[in-house]
Amino acid sequence: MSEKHLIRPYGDRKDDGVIQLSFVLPVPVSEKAKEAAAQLAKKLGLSHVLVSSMEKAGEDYSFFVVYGRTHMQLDYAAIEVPVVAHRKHAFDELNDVIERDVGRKIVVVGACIGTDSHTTGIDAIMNMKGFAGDYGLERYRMFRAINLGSQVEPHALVEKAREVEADAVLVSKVVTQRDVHKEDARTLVEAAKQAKIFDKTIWIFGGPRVDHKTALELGFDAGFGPGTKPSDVANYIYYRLLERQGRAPPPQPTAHGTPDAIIQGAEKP
Ligand code: B12
Repeated sequence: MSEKHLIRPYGDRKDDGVIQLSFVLPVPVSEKAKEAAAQLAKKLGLSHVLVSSMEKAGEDYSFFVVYGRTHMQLDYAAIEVPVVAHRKHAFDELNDVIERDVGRKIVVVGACIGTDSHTTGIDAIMNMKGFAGDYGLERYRMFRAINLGSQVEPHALVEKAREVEADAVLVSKVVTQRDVHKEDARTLVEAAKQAKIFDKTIWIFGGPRVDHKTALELGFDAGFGPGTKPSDVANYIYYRLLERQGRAPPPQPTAHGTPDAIIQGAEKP
């Protein structure tokens, strides 16, 4: 058994247990509202509570920032999260290895599903321009990237994936009140199974509320959350495709050099 690694939050001095909370209460700004915020924090188990900020948040609503101390601690060594850390090729290198190992363009179809019209996330991954200085999939000569945009019904996305024989389907979901993202994801997986393309396609789920663990639970191959770069996704698809074909990842150098980084925290080993 591995040694325990106990951790606690800290604000000022290490291990002081101080955390910051922010929340809204449905009452107008007042001294009474401030006391309500303090009592709520105490009921959450915090001590040394300080309501540091109270602001009007619309008619009859108040927004609070509260500090307090928790006595909780965690054994960091006991936490297990599914991740992959496989090698990551730079842009030119990845095109080269796809050409060498796959021998054709990788076909990818993406969309925001359900009622969601937040296309920025899927565009960041797929569009030519990309995100944070990292080119999107459209820019890779060895990817054919088809971005269907916003509010695509899960069945329509599956139909397009079937029509173009997609290697991977990229699903984006931002608005997730009442776990709608999970419902839509399940509908998509069901539709893909009915269309008999589930097993032969790589299913990737992304969005600000999405993590790899949730995506796996919903039947996807991988989940990507905030901060994902297109190159993370491009590399993931390449490695997963080889794995699906029963081929070991060949990380040999090509004319453009060796794999230069490791994708952290987003995918399955
Ligand atoms: C811009 C925006 C809009 C724009 C969207 C324009 C567009 N074309 O996208 C407009 C004005 C249309 C809009 C509308 C609404 N919005 Co809005 N919007 C935002 C805002 C300000 C920014 C979102 C954004 O663009 N982020 C930037 C991108 C790059 O980040 P990202 O999505 O996280 O993407 C990254 C990763 O998550 C990942 N990723 C994302 N998708 C995918 C997919 C794959 C396959 C992969 C691999 C990775 C991946 O990679 C990306 C790059 O790293 C957020 C608040 C915020 N600051 O986040 C609210 C926000 C998302 N909106 C919200 C809401 C409530 C709405 C509305 C319902 C408001 C209303 N009452 O009408 C409507 C819903 C419209 C609809 N039908 O979907 C809420 C959602 C709350 C929730 N529970 O989820 C937020 C969080 C605001 C808030 N705090 O209340 N919105």
